Amino acid sequence: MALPPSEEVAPAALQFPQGFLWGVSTSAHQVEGGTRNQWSWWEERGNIRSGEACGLACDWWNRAEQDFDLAAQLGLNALRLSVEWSRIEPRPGEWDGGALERYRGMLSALRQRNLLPIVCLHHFTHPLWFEDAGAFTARGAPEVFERFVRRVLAELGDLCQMWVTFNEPNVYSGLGYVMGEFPPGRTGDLRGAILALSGMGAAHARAYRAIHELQPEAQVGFAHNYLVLEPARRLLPLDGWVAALQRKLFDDAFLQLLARGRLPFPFHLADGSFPDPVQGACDFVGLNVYSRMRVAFDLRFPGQLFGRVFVPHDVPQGDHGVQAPYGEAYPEAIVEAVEAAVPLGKPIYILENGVPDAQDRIRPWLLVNAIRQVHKLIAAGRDVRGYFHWTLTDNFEWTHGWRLRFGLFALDPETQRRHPRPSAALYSQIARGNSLPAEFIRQYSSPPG
Ligand code: IFM
Repeated sequence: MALPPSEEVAPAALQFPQGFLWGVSTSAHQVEGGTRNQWSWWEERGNIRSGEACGLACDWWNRAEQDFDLAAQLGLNALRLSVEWSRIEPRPGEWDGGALERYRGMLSALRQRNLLPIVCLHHFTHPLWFEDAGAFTARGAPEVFERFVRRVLAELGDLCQMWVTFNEPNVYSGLGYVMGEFPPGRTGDLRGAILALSGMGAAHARAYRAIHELQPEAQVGFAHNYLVLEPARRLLPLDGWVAALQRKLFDDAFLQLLARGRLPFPFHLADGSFPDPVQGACDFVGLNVYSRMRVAFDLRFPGQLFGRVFVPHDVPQGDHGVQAPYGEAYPEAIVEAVEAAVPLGKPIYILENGVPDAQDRIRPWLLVNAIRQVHKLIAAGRDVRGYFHWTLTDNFEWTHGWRLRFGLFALDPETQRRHPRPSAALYSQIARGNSLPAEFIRQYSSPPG
């Protein structure tokens, strides 16, 4: 796609279309505290690299409204959260009215503050009984998920019209079945990863139809993680080949499932079956975009399709994770991600973008330049309708525990005190003005050294 040339001398403020959504994204397990799901089980068995536990998290179960106040004070107009399946259906077919009531309270509180709620139905976590039955690799999982979704719609449907079925099926299946970093902790099980991915695709399609049956005006999508994977050595065909194969599985497979109704060759050979058509089953595409990584051909990594994935030392990066870098902070990734989603022909929302950065060293640069890319895409005719920063308040970052801090607000999990980082005011000014001020473009034209 030809994008308009970038302004070289005196950039003007970049105005966004009326009704553009400026939000933040969160997820239940990372913020609520006290959740009992397959992840808490995983944590209790010492699988968190930082050695920490989620604990109270941001204590949203008791005080989400205080954070909603912060989001409203920033001038945002949307907030994405998720509901925790294990709270709502603690045993198969048994529903917890108190949990549903609490979610009603949260959604009402968002609406009172003029924050459009977007509810995600599965953000990496589910009840242990579902995990024990094989989770999304099991036959019958889509029906079980649909039962849960129907209940949520029946109880919360009057308070929310925008639904995200799944958060990052590619990350869930890749980290859970290939990399061993998420439960169930398998390594190199490519077939398991593909089964989980296709099971989530089938569950998504069932949920899409069920939601529309119950709420015809609903907008239903999914949140897809898009990672820029580039060959480490451009002149080495093997690097190009493994990078392309990894892209096909990680970046393209789920999008293609939605666009064409099946996973791309050769991955479809290992997938489950799709009794319900998946093709076209979404009203919007959500994209979670963070990083760029390099891929080098390496025979020692058969489970990763013979590609060693790494981050060069000389690229802009946020904080280093436990035993591994998080990734290159790469605002241009948004352009590649959006272009990959365009063939679906649906509106696009950037549902996550951010960087782990406790000192707010690089976040202002990332925020400004990511939003600048979004504006370029809109100017070039791409139907991008919202930007959601990950995240409002530091929260529990999965296997990195409390080590990686993504919040616009710093959180001390012991005292539960919040403290705004400079990026909070920056994002607030952008959201309030529905525009990216020229001085921000000038000030953050290059990454901090
Ligand atoms: O914290 C995660 C989130 O749960 C899913 N997307 C990426 C975020 C940052 O790593």
